[in-house]
Amino acid sequence: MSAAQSEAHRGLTIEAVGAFQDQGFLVAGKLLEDDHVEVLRAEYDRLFETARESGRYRNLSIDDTEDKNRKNRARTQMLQIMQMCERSIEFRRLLYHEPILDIVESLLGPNIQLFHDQALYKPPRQGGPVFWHQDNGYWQCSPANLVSCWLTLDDVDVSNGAMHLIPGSHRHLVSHERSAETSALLDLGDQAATQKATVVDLPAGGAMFHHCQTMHHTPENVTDRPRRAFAIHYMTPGTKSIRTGDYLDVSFSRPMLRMRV
Ligand SMILES: O=C(O)CCC(=O)C(=O)O
Repeated sequence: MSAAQSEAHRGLTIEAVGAFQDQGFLVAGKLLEDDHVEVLRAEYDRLFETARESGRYRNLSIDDTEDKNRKNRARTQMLQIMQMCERSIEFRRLLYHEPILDIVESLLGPNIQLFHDQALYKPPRQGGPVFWHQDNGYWQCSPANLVSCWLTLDDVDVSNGAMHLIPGSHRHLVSHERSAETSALLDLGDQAATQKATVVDLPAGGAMFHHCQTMHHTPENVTDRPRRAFAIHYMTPGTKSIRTGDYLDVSFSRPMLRMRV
């Protein structure tokens, strides 16, 4: 690496990369300035309002296989908009945030492609949980080296839906069977596993990075505060879908975010 390149690269220390490889996640702390967070919050709220009118969002608290009547009686809301970057310039721009990409480059290498992004909103008082899972249990990508950046637009702690992760769990993918009790694809429901979890508090504008096989979950939001989060999932070009055997090609939905070749 030339002097200019190493100066331009402000990623993680070797120790921090080692900690990520060992634990399967890394807490980066505050990465977005308050005025940037304000802009993103306004855009986030606008997009959810529009999505409610058009129905272009999902409530993950409801199993897709449930019938329409049960859907209408959902008690909690774990709201998801996929691909905010296709609806908003501000969120598209966030994909190219240099300090975030510097960290991703430390973890994934210099060629970084978007897998997808998603907004994950737990409204005050009725924000539903996301049960224990490993992302690649759903995604089925190969190689299984994807990295996620989970960003918070509000102060987040255990009472409004903080991220819980099990250190070291990224080394093995477990079976993602549907749980009869919760309808979640994976619900460890296992107090021992929950006790081993690390709970990550973050300020608004904070970020946490995790490997695609790290077991994680978020609890309900029982506070009067919103919990607005945004996840960006990164892969290396040449990643394949195991289900179809096809490469996940570069496109408007899956742009290259950084290239150094
Ligand atoms: O935001 C949440 O509550 C869950 C996020 C999550 O599971 C993920 O980013 O993989």
